[in-house]
Amino acid sequence: MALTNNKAALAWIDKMAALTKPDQTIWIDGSEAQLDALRKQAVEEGIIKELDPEKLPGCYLHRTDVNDVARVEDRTFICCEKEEDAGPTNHWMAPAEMYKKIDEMCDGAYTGRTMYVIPYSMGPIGSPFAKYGFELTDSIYVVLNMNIMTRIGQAVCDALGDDEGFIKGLHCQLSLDKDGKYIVHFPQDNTIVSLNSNYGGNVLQGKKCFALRIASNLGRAEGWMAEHMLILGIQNPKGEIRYLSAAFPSACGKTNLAMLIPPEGYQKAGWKVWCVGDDIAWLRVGADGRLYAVNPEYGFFGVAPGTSMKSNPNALISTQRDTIFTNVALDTSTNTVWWEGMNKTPPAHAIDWKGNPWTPDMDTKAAHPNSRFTAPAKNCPCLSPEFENPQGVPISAIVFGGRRAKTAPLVYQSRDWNHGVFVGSIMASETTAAAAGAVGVVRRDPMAMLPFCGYHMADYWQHWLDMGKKIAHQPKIFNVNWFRTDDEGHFIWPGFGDNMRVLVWIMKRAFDEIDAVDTAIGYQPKAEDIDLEGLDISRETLQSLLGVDKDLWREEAKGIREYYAKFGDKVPKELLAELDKLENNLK
Ligand code: GTP
Ligand code: SPV
Ligand code: MN
Repeated sequence: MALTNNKAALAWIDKMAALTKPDQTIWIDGSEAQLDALRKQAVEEGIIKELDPEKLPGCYLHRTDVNDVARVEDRTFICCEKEEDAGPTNHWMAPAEMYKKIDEMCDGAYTGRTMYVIPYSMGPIGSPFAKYGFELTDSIYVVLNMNIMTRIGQAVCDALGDDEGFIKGLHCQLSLDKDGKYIVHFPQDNTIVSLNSNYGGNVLQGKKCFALRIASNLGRAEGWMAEHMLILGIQNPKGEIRYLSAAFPSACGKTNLAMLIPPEGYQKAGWKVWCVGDDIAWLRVGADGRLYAVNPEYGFFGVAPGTSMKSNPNALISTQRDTIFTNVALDTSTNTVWWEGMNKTPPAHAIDWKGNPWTPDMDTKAAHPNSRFTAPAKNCPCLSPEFENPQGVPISAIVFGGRRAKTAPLVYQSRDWNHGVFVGSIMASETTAAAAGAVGVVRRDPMAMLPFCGYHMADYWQHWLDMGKKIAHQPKIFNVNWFRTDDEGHFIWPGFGDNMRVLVWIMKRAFDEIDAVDTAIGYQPKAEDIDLEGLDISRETLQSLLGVDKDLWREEAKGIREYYAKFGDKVPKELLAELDKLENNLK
């Protein structure tokens, strides 16, 4: 039975049912009874495998099709009316043409199948930040994941009422054809369509499709921001909590930083980090002129490999109950899961992510490099008490960062908001397994939004500049790089919990509590101002991590100019002025 009387929603769902022709329609009400029945059915159908109920209660393993393991950026489309509004960084197709294609592909797509209707909310239901949507899907895996990643069910329909401003989403698994994947966005219609995939980032539409690509359009129109950012609170020994948000590209450390455990000395002194979000932030200017952030998600869709009790205990603990693991290895002797980097003792016998027998002597990976866990945020031991705050948390610092073996120093601060927007716009990072395609290639990834900005990138930069004018108390803007390597390719900075040392400097700067060195690229710490106590790193090494190689940066500036040229005369003049300034400083 329908969970809403919303006429526009019912009309659209009827239309989609007429197209896809399901055998039956089931509305997801969010009740445990219904979800439990679906879990049972999914186990019976072999879609998920129940893991050891004592060691991993409520946990399941799922393996995707081997050709369906990451986001597919070259199959992702922004179908706004005019091609020029999608910009040079997005794939575009005329809406009429794309709708025609979708109509053809989806005709009878649910024949012999069930259409699940998932009402979901991004943001705490009823919050001024919240936006509602419906995802139609023929995948129980999607239903179960959406239940973890978003707030779903009757309460969403009640909050939506008759409002027509909901986001419409259609997902059809079809044959999972590797070349037939379409991840399509129609910003003018608030509509998302995902075809031929069943992988997280392509089909859990609340995440990248809605909360970034569609929401970036909504934010532009309504005067707020949708960003690929973690949100965390740093509690100092006085008990004050100060918040920052940070944008790093996919698989570049957001989940890890968001759940950071400070080094022992810091813990003893009373420092603590609270996680508000690990992937997406929606930001609005508050009545007091500060910038407030809400995490629109309800769970974590985190990278499994590398997650250990050493690197990120809070994430690992979050996955110990009510979690869905995707494409990790199955430890057959214990009916639990394993992935590379979980510990040093791989299971003697496992089933790898492809479903084949695996032993540690093999030279293949047991878990896919982009294998993931879907874990409820509530499981996280350091989840911020502000997680459900409908007003969000006030942001004092914004941090950009990427994966750069050279060039980018450990940390620097922008001189002001516009310079900070420039710093975000020139971000570059080595590609990772989070998206299909080559790994380790440096590419520009402005604000970590290259795959997620739902309109012209240069207009998006302009929106950042415009937002700056609306924020009376602007957060300070920084850039970090945990990934500088030595000549042997090893990371020099220890990273993870020790990133706290850099965050503490950032927060002191955000509150004007410490001096800095003015360099060609911005403000940097005096080497003595990054605490190294308890670390096996010399001041000289730190000095080199902070170093700005002018030759490399002159090359960088050249690359930035070439990159900006792609956007023609749309590049805001403020950013061109910042580039001139940088080139001048490097002379
Ligand atoms: P998405 O979920 O794809 O958006 O990724 P993310 O940005 O949340 O990245 P995540 O925290 O999952 O980290 C991805 C990879 O980076 C893992 O393999 C981590 O081990 C590694 N990593 C995270 N933080 C650090 C760090 O401080 N130093 C180093 N060297 N590696 C790190
Ligand atoms: C990312 O790739 O940035 C992710 C995972 O957070 S996905 O949901 O696939 O987008
Ligand atoms: Mn992400």
